[in-house]
Order: sequence, then C-alpha cells, then structure tokens
Amino acid sequence: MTMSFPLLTVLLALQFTFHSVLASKALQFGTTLEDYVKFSPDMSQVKSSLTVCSWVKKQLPGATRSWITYTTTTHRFEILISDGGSYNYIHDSNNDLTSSIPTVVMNTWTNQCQSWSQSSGKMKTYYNGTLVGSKSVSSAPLEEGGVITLGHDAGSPGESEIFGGQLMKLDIFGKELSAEQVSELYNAGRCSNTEKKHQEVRFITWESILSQDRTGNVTEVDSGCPAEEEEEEEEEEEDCKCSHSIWDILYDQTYFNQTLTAENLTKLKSAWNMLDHFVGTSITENIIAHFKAYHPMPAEEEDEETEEGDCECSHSIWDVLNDQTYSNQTLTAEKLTELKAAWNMLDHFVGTPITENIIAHFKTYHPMPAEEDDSS
Ligand SMILES: [Ca+2]
Repeated sequence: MTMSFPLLTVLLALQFTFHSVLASKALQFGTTLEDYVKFSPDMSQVKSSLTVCSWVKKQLPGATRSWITYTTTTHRFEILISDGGSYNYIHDSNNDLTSSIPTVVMNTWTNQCQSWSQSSGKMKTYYNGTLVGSKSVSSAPLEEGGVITLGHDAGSPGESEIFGGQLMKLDIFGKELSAEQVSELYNAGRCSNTEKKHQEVRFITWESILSQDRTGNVTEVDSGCPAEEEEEEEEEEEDCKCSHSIWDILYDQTYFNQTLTAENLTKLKSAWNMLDHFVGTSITENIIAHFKAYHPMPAEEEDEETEEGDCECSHSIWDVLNDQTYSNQTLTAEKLTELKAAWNMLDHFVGTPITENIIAHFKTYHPMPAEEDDSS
C-alpha cells in the first residue's frame, strides 16, 4: 500500500491539470464508428431521476445521428439520443419525434435535453428550451453498471447513426429539471454557467467528460466561448468573504441543528483521514479539486439553499485546504496533526444537536490555523 501512494498522487495531478480552463471547449467527433468517447460512469445518483442536456452542433444529415448511448447488459438503449429526433430512448423505449420537432439547422448549436424520473414515469424531450415530446415509460430505476458512448448508437451501431458533429456542455443531472429550468439553460446561452445552478445534482459533468480518453478522431475545439473560469474565480474571491473554517461544514443541513450521529462522524472522518496519504506532498489546486469532485461530503451535494447573495461559499471540508497555510504548501505531519486535533473534538459531540452556538464556539475558541488569516 505505501508504495502505491506516490503513484496515485502523480496520477491525480495529471488527471486534473487543465480542467477549469477547458470547460468552455467543445468536442468535434469524426465521421467513423471508430471515433468516440467511452466511459463507465457511476449512475447510482441518477438512477431514480435524471436530465441529460447538451449543446449539439449537427454536421451530418439524417435524423438518427446519435450523440449519446448508455448501454447496460440487459438494455441496449437504456439512454439513446439522436440529433434529429428519431431516437429519444429511456429503458429501451423510444419516442420518435421526427415529425414533431422543428427542423434542426445544420452547423448551428441546438440545445437538447431529455428528462425522466421514476415518480413521473415520463420521458420528456426539449429542443432549444421547448418541450417537443413526452412519453410514458417504465418507472423501474435506471440500470447501473453500463457504458456511456458519445459519437454513435453503440447499442446497435450503424453508419447512418454516426454523430460526426460537435458537443458542448453535456451534463447529466440527478433530477428531472422543470420546463422552466430547461428553458433557462437554453436562454442563458451556451457560454453561460447556468448549469452550475444545479451543481448539487450535476453528477456527470462536461468537465469530467473532457478528461475521458478519446478513441479515434475526437478533438477538442474552440467553442467560441471565452475561457472565463479563472476571471470568475477571482471575482468571487473579491466579492465574497468565504471562510475557510473546517467548522463551516457543520452549517450544512446534514449537520446543522441535527443530532450528530456516530455514523455522520464516521463519514466525515473517512474523508479527512484521506489526508494521511498526502503528508509530504504539495496541496495543489488539482488535488483539492479531486477531493471535492470524487470525495464530496454529503454536505457538498446540497449547498444551494445556504448561499448568501451571489456568494457561492462551499461547505466543503476540503476548502480548508484552500487557505494559505495549506494551498501550494507541502502538507507536513505537524500541520495534519493540528487539523486532526481540531476535528477530533467532534468526538465529544456525538449525540448532541449541532447548534449555531456550538459552531460559533468552535470557530472562536478552536480556530484552524487557516481561520486566522482570513482578512488578508
Ligand atoms: Ca442502431
């Protein structure tokens, strides 16, 4: 085990290097069945309700050009969507909309969304923010363990189903977006970050798709949108006084005014004990991003309601690492001990409700080194 951690660290760093700046990139797909992006995502968080959305630039004629397939061992078309209306599948059940959708203009960006949930039992298809079709389909949960293929109909591949166009901002949300929310995504435009309004349920992200291996002729191309990610982050830092206190995670609804259970504490600890493996390495932005993306606390999935104004202060346990005590610094055993001494204090609060007074007490009397440098 010990030997494998330096390697793990290197891999993480490589994998996360260029994400934020490239989120505004598009992918250009080649015109053969050998040009695709294929990956096996965790679908557990979208199995009871989902919305698949993407900006789609159609570049080949025909209504069966398929940009996404999700295939499982029992369903070839657990999800299948084409760019011209023929295929709108959930659970192998299709809603052919070729006669009811407006003509899809070639070489132009179209916003396509497909939603479904177990509770509604309905699949809904939207083009450019407008509902164009709805169909009752099975209310069984979406099957897990399958494979997503971008670039053609992978359930039953055919030359006429090769996509051959461009995709951008393909996201899979773990809820049935409302008609208003879909319309908002479209109206905000391709270059906006409106998809982040649903960040807490944006489980399969365009950023993560851009980091997948590509097979054949699939290339990253300029989307015409500015690479604005870095500017935005600066703005947020100026306008918002986001605390880097480890205790802020307790303001999340998972903990705040709730009794701290041994189970919740175990979850917290299993996350922060991951830091053991990083003693002696530098805490880079990539590493923090990795933690936040792949090891979120329950809290991080629900922080929409707790935002103040325009501030998007996260309650992530990992944000403490953004402080100058840790960020881009080597994590020493000493610093880790300090962090642990603070969070191990929670041991004494199992079985008691986490009130504002308790959190205030922690922040005042047991600040992390991070919390003392906030005003600078
Ligand atoms: Ca086919």
